[in-house]
Amino acid sequence: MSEMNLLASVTAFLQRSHGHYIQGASVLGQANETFSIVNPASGEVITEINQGGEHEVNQAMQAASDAFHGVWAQTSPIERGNCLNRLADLLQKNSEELAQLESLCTGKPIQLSRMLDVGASADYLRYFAGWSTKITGETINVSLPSFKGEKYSAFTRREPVGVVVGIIPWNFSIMIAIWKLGAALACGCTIVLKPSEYTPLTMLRVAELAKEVGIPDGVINIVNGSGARVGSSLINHPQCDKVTFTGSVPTGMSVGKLALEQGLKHTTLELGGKNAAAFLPDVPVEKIVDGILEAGYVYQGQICAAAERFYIPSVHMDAVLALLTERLSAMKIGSPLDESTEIGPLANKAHYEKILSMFEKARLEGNEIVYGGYALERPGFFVAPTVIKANSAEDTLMKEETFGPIGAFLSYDDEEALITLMNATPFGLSASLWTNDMSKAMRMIPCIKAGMLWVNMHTFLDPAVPFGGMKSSGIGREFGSAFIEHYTELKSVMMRY
Ligand code: TXE
Repeated sequence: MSEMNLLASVTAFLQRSHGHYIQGASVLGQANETFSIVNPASGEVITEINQGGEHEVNQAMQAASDAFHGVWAQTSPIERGNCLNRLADLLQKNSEELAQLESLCTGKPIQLSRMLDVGASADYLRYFAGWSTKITGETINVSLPSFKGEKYSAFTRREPVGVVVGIIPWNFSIMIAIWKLGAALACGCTIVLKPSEYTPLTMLRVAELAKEVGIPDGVINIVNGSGARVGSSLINHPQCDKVTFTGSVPTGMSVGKLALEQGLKHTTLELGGKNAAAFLPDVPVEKIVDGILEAGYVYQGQICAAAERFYIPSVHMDAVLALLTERLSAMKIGSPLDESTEIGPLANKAHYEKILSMFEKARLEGNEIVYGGYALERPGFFVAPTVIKANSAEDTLMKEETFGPIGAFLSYDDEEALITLMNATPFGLSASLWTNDMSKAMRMIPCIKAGMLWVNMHTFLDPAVPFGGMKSSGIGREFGSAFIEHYTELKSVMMRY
């Protein structure tokens, strides 16, 4: 197959001037400064976008605050849900346009853009829509003494937290933004999004669709620009009530610290990690290899929940690495806009350079590069999917997040020591355990320190299942019913009568 033609609507969108989305309108902003959006499959600039600054931050925060206290507060829960459902319909109607834009900016194979950034985003919106009418408090019996026949009653209310600032990474520029937007709007909050400077286009288009479906002006706003400039100004802003961030651990830590310093603002952090996948000896080699491909190599490994550390019984190690090499070398590497592509480029130049430096570290530390470990001779930011046999749990590739198509493999014999190996990290976003022995799996589940644990699967998320990290991988949970706690304040009311 070959690269598809871009839809006329995608070409037209790229030719427009881009900036921000504030109070229901696309605006260019005041700055004369622009930054370039690069197609990672070619290395070429596809468009320019205006850098945001104080002016746009103030305008967006004011718009979100006005809408929060005004039009959105007067919108009934069922209508809030209807808005999210209508937006889901329109995402699906514009699926191909959004998927092409996403693939152009992120390098994500088009099939994944269709399935996740559009299909799954619509599912998440419908899930949040259902919650909008089901956010309730409770009534409580009070035990205070009654001297003159007076009585007491108490109840709790879940009140929307206010204006939410959502800071978004580059890997799922629509889906992760929708997680935050859907949660905020269902709870009655309004939102200002700060997309990644690498992938700022797609949500500008989604915001226009939100206007079409009748989401009131000011409820969704977007300010584009750098993290240091726009991201921190939004967090610092007095009208910001909550910060929700997805991205790297170091940036997440500084975002969390700033939010606390700026008045104990509510903060949810979904950060990276060094996720483990452990296979018990009863799993046949072919199934182990299927599991490794699912856990570590989808979307070039650029998924925060993907596995990067693989623990293989030593009896299977050689056969696993041989079959994995065979399977990876047969995968089609190519343009994200070719439907047959299985492996696309890395998402941006900085990330590509980071991955090349990881190959170097592995070499310097004497790791065996079983397959890959090099950049591809073609334009864009392509590297070969890579298999590395580590020497010990102390090797850099077993400890530091790569966020790329690099699996680091360590063999083991002692099943008792496996849990210790899996937990030997400051991170705890996700992990997977692969075995047909469910009794063993049930005993191991409570011992593995990860916010998301899969058995015989990896990386799949579902709107009804809470997602987030333990240890240094985050604070709070996205979706499931857990999100309600993070987007509402719990108010207790006690009455004497
Ligand atoms: O992430 P950052 P980057 C990892 C991956 C990658 C590395 C760097 O390993 O190589 O992070 O990627 C905004 N105040 N992940 O630089 O810095 C920034 O503009 C406020 C893992 O893209 O975490 C962007 O919108 N905001 C990850 C967002 O934070 C700031 C997904 C994420 O940027 C800021 C992506 C600041 N001081 C990369 N500095 C995952 N776990 O899902 C930056 N930002």
